[in-house]
Amino acid sequence: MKSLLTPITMAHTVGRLSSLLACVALTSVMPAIAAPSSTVPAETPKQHDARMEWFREAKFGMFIHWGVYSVPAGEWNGNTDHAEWIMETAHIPVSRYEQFAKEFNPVKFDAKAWVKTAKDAGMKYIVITSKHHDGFGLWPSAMTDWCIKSTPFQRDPLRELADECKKAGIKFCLYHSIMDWHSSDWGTRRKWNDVATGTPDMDRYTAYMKGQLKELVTNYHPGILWFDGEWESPWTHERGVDLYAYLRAMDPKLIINNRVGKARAGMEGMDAGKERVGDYGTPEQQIPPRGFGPGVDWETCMTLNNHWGYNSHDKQWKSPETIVHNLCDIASKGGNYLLNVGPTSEGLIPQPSVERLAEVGAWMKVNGAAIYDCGPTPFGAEAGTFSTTEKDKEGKPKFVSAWNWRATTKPGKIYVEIFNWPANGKLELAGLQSKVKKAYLLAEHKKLKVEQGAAGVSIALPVEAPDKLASVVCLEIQGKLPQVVK
Ligand code: H79
Repeated sequence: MKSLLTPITMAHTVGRLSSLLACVALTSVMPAIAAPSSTVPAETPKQHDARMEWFREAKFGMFIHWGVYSVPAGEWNGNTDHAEWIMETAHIPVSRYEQFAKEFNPVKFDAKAWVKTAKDAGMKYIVITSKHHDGFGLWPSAMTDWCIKSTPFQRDPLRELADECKKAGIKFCLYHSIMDWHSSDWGTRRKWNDVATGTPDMDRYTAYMKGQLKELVTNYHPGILWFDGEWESPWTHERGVDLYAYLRAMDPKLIINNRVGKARAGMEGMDAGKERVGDYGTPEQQIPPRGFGPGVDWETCMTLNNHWGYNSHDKQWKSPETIVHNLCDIASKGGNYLLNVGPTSEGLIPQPSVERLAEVGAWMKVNGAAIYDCGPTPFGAEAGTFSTTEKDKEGKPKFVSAWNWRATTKPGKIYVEIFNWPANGKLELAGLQSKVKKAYLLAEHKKLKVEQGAAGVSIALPVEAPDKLASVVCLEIQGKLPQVVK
């Protein structure tokens, strides 16, 4: 085990020149959280970049939280604010919770339709819950009956989804909870677990989880294993390192998030301290104020309403505009956006989700070049500023977001995603010294008039924004990408 603990830092891994430059300018404002580092097996920076390549290009993925908790649909004893945590939040005895499996018969489930919804939204990967904290497996596992085998639904949703993803060119990935409220062996047993027997045994639990993960990796070939539920004390750094090594040895191409280990700093999701393991950071329900520089991969996961699992009462849907702005914001900081849907127990993605994703997809069709495979902004101040007087709840300078525009980059190109159409009819990029060869709106491909001076670049815009969600101006520039220090 000891040899597995030698960390191989990847801080020197330079993905893109633009990110290197961005990092230089941002050092002073970077939060005190660092890169998740790859630990084992040994990998050169080049090999690491090759393994992460599809993830860095993809930018936008679909999270799917689906399990037997979709049967109560968020409601228990009159309380309507539950979801995938319902066993815990409503203290439902496990023997009662198990009955939900008998009612889980999603006959309307159509893997092809789900994959189409993701693909039409412009999403490049799907991460679905093989097992959430309730321990229920969405595939027929040979290691337990607490899985799809115990439902009337005698099909394998993971098989069907993996197959449809392959046909559609979408990466199929799995979320797998480390914490398990159903197992007798998970180290912190709940009082309401009335089916557990004996004394919890984490070695036995880990062997069980590894066995299930072996089934998943060998049968469904996920691109990512997205762990969660790592924070309780029975899970340790050593177990995390061992699990990471076990899985990467099984499939050298696997990408594994940082929640396999113990270094995650709360919901900010990036790693703090030395005990890092995993390939990327996982901010949850939030977008970091700035990116983290080269070699630090991350992905913000977020709900479309206020719950992950299906909640029939939750009507607080994000607007297509908010989703597009979040996607641009995240891409401009070098991250990915993993946006969640919570299908019903009938097997349907809620219609409000489908409608919003379709609108985002229409935007992506026109403007996707400004998102896919893009590097972070060369500017850096457009996302907002850190207040010099106000502090956040942790005592750090408060970040005040600005939502006028964002920028992303590709070799020879700067994309500016405009949220608030300038009243003076000009896109003004102060400090940009690169020679602009031409500028055009992705929506129109008509050349825009560019003025360049010592102060920067000014581009004449049409009176009306061509896209109500966000209009993208592409600047083709001469030479290397600049770093505009503000
Ligand atoms: O699967 C979805 C949720 O069910 C799950 N993660 C997403 C992707 C989730 N689990 N917990 N939470 C969401 C909120 C829990 C937060 C806390 Fe903690 C756990 C607070 C204290 C322990 C995480 C770990 C934040 C601080 C330490």
